[in-house]
Amino acid sequence: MGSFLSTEKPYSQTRKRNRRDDEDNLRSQRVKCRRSDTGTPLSCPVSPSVSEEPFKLHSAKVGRFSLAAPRQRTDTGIPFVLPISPSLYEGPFPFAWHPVEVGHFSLDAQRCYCGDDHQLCYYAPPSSSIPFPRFDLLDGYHDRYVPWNEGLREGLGKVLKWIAQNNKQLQDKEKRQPLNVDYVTLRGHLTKVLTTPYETRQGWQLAVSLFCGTLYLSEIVPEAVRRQRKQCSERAKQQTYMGYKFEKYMCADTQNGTPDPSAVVNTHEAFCTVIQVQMGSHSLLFSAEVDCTDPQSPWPDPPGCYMELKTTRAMQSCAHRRNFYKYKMIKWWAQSFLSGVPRIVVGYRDDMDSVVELKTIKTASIPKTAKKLIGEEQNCWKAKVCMNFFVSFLDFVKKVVTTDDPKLVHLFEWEPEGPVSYTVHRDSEYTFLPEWYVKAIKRGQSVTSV
Ligand code: 0WD
Ligand code: CA
Repeated sequence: MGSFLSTEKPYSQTRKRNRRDDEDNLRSQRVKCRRSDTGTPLSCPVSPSVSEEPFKLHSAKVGRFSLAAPRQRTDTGIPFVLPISPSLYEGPFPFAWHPVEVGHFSLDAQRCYCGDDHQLCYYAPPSSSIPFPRFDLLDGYHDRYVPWNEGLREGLGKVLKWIAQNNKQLQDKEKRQPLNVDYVTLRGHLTKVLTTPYETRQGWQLAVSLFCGTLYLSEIVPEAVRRQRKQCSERAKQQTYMGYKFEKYMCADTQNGTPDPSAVVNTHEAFCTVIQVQMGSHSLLFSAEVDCTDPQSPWPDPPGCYMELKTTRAMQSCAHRRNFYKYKMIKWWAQSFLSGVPRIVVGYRDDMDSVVELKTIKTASIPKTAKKLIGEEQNCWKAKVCMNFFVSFLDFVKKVVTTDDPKLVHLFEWEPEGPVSYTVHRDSEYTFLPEWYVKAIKRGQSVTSV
């Protein structure tokens, strides 16, 4: 049997964070997290795609964790941490990924939920005879902009509303479960998990609860990160605005309409698709914000007809292009790949923040281009590594979270350089499934006025 890693992190972190519930938390953790004979939490890789001898490959990356006795699992087989080192996830691409749209909804200017597609925008690019569109991306920044309300704590709220209103179509009659999916979450959360093996800057925390046989994953944004977002530089604020403004130049409100760049940019408005996907033994349901649909798309059915719009600085050099593929493209790929959006339209902007070039990139081609451009570099990202890690993470969560209770939260945490670990919290500030939802699902009725 191979060696394994150990860490005290799950326990000590909870003590720091959550003094009020200290006693309860420690009690519940002890119930969940069995220790080895030496009193050290155990760890192991959980996917068959992961090397059987992970420690040799992983040890250099996690120097702050100590060695422990040569066992890989607890008596119950529950793992404690999941390593992230890319070299552990080199196996072949694990399963086909065929996202299917099962529904959609819109969010209006007040961020109110509507079960329709009135916020869907239509792709309406400028004529190809205009090679340099010169869209001024800062137009309206001071006078026609409703920025995101950082006080909003939306969590899974909107996708839960969609589920509550459509739960009849999701019932699993065979298993007698209210929902026929293993995981419910937002696409943005999955993007973070998928890119974790190559992320070097920003960690994440995902709260997970098992309720009526389905695992719900909801990101916790620490207060410090919220404060940082509020205090971000004027330039960062402008960049966020420019992304939304680009949509106003490229999209119309109606199928045969023309774009209206004089319209107010309101970040609360959105059209969201609800995607279901089966991957090996895991089924997932998640919502994803969609920028627009292309009425001329060669794939007329959603999500094939959807397009993602992005802006970035025009490339200055080969080094610039390589960095772009290394750090930014992995995120663009992950986001569109997960929701089955086949094309990304990029608006390249100059130093005056005007779009000077438009390019359409096929999502499926991004990993190959990355390999061509940066394949020789150390730690060039690979789609198969991202996916193998992703499957291992889903396996890990399923193995760890086995108590069906909407008030019990397993908080999975990851910081760059370390493995994914978790803590356990009962009836704490981390509980995230709203009572109205729990009641609605238990009643097993569609809710029309939530
Ligand atoms: O600041 C905002 N505008 C935020 C919006 C902050 C946090 C959340 N949201 C909303 C989004 O509008 C969306 O409805 O949450 C929902 C998340 O949807 P998703 O599909 O799961 O999210 P993701 O794939 O991460 O992002 C989709 C879009 C982004 O498009 P780009 O092209 O930038 O990837 O949602 C917006 C953004 O337009 N968005 C954010 N914008 C700024 N700051 C953020 C953020 N932290 N998160 C999502
Ligand atoms: Ca976008």
